[in-house]
Amino acid sequence: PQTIFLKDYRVPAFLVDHVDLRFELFEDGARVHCTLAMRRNPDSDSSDKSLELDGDSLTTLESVSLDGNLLEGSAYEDRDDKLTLHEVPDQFNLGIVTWIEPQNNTRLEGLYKSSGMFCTQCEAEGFRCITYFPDRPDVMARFRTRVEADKTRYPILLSNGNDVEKGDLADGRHFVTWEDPFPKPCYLFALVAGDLLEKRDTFKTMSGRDIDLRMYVEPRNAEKCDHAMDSLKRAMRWDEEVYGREYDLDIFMIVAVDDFNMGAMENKGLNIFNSSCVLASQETATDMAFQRIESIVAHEYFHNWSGNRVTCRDWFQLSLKEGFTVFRDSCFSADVGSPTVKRIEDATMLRTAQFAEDAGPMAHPVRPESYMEITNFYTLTIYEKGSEVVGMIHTLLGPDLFRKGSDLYFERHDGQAVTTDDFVRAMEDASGRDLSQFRLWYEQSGTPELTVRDEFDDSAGIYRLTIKQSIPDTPGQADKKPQHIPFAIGLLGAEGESLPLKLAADDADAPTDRVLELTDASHTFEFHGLSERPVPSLLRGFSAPVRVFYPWTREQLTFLMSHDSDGFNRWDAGQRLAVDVINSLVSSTDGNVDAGLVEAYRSLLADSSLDQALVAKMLQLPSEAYLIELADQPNVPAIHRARERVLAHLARSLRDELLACYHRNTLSGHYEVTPEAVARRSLRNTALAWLLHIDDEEGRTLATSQFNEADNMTDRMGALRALVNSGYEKEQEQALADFYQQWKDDPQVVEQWFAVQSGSTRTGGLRKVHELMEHPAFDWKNPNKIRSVIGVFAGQNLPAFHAEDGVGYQFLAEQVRKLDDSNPQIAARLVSPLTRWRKFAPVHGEQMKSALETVRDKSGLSRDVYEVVHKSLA
Ligand code: HT7
Ligand code: ZN
Repeated sequence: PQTIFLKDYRVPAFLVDHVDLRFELFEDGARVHCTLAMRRNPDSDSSDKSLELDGDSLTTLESVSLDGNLLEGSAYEDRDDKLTLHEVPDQFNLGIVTWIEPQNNTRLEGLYKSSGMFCTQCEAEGFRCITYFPDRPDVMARFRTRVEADKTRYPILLSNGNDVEKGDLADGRHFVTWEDPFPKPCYLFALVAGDLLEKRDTFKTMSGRDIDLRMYVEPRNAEKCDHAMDSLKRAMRWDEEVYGREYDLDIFMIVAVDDFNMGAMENKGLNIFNSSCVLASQETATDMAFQRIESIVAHEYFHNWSGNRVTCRDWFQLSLKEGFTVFRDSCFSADVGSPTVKRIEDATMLRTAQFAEDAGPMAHPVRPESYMEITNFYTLTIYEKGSEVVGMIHTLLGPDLFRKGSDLYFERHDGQAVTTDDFVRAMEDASGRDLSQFRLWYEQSGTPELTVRDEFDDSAGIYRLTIKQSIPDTPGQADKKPQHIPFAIGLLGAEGESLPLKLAADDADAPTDRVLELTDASHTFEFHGLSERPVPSLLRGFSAPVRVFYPWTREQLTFLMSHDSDGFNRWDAGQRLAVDVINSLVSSTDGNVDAGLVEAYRSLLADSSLDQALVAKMLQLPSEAYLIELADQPNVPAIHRARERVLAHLARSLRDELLACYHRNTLSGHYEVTPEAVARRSLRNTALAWLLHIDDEEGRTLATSQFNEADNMTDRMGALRALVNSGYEKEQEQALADFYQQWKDDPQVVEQWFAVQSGSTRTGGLRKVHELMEHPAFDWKNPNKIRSVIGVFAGQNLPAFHAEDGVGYQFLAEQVRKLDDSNPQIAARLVSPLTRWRKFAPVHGEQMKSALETVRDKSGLSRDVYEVVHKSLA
């Protein structure tokens, strides 16, 4: 496959002013009539008379016409992925008719069928699977779309914009025409046709316009729409209040589809969602799912400005819209929930998974330089690190100047396709700050490492902090330059009090929180006026996506855990302490669990004056994935055993406190997803899970009764997960059977049922995974089912996946080979755990490598999987 480089970017030779589409939808295919009003781009220096359009998997090109005249075959060349017209005038109307087969489209790109409905996914390059088109984001056009289909099977016909005409046709067919007044790239095009139930609501914008809000779902999901609709309204209001952004069309639609490669898609005015990311009821969705839905609904909605009104010039700029929009949705979630908890969740994801990506063979900058298949670049680096980069600009500028910068960005670039550099320039112009060194965050890959050392000068009362930064080499990048890093800190006195941070002896009004700006490879900061050596609180609020190395003692960590005024760092101190304790047991099977950790958790459990949402997070031990990420040549089974030992020891030592916590957090009254209620359910379910780690009769009774009596999925799933991960086989089998019996007709719940088994280190071995794949509810064509069984096994059931004999690796390789034929995008994502083979000890690494080679050697490998496998083996 060909590699595409950022340096080769050229403006398009031709522009499209208007697109007229007519879709005739049938059971055996669809005919697409496309008329493009085109003209030569005055900004292009190309004098080439020919025109090239992109195409992919188009079954038949039925006709091509220029200004209404049918063209002879000799006037154009129709190759697999390109249509070339040999000579075109400077301005013309191009007519193209294609025949495509959505019913056979298993890649889920372009137009396809899901549960009997037609739907589309055009980002990044799916529109070319519908018709020939200049499929690139800097070609922006106004679209008019007429959809025709059988009226009984497909009473609902949707596309972008406003519906302008509808009517009946012969043979029981009907049509609706949609017009989108905003120019958009074709990746934002969408079409839906199906027998769907419509839920309506309205929203009054800040300027007083009434927006018609509509959700379309299969009738069986009628009761699962309220949460998404409420989330949407909250997001619309928030974007007005925080960014001054108002919605622009008269209608905003959301559609739920069962077969979808990712979470959701921000098509203009017609967002399409994976059902699992939008449908929720108290009985079927956990608190985590409720929160995820709220943030994804907000994310897609926020794209209306950050992505749609101002879009990307090319796909190297993907983080322009994704990083910024993740930043926006994170702030939204923090505002409507608990800011500290949200920060902990974001940092956990980043430190566990994005840092791993940044240290692996697919590492790339937030603005990549090259790619083979752009779909492989919808990564944690583009999304999450991209969001952190925007967040650091926010920290450096402060909220007011950041808002000035975003206002300028939207105003300056409305209706344009731009670059990350344009975004940074708007921030610079609005604030007067020079962000030239900061731009390296977009250009250099790899996670910066900060080594911190300190000394205390007793006689002068000066505390010196020296911070050195370095960035490891990554594929194609060595000898990196120092980056501009906002490093938030505080200092704690012996009683846990926050000390003033005096950078000079006469600094009278010194604050107790500061953001130090690191720009050189090494900096030393002096803090004056201190009577004793303080305890440093470093990288408060995770102010930059970096690793920090400082020789904390366990005493310091325990101290920070209970005294740091920064909630994030309290949690972080607990994590570091637990990591240290677990790691000390990895290599020794007879060591004792540190009594200090037990006491730290005991006081956490006892102190009901603490923010319980934070306590709920602090009680969660670092995940196996995080411990693996931190280790050099990790021994996965040993890490698993050490973590389990710590968990069992804590549960045994704190049994009474856990039971008290369980009972104290039993909620009465109706179910609500407030931060307080979520925290209480989380605490209660953590206590239950810990109790079931030891043979505890009372815990077993509590789990079975909670499972049977729960009125919500969080508690039911909490009990089921605790049972599945316990030694109580009879109870777990009964609970799994009852659960399936009750929910077998609900695909989103069945996905959770699959995941809890596949992810269980007790029951979810490879044999179980094979069994689940034979289950009638498993479906090879449905990405959610694949993710919940195979993806969860390889990503979460780490001791089983890394089994000594290497069968877990070979199993994954076989599934990837098989899936590559039907859905390459999902196959390329699924192969990812194998790509880190170099990290593991040779006995595992070689087996992982050989599994990758099995994938590499498959004939007819897709470009998607080819890129990932070849880069990993290089
Ligand atoms: N912008 C959307 C990306 C997306 C996507 C990309 C590749 C293949 C399928 C896809 N479905 C959605 C989602 C978002 O970030 O908002
Ligand atoms: Zn997005």
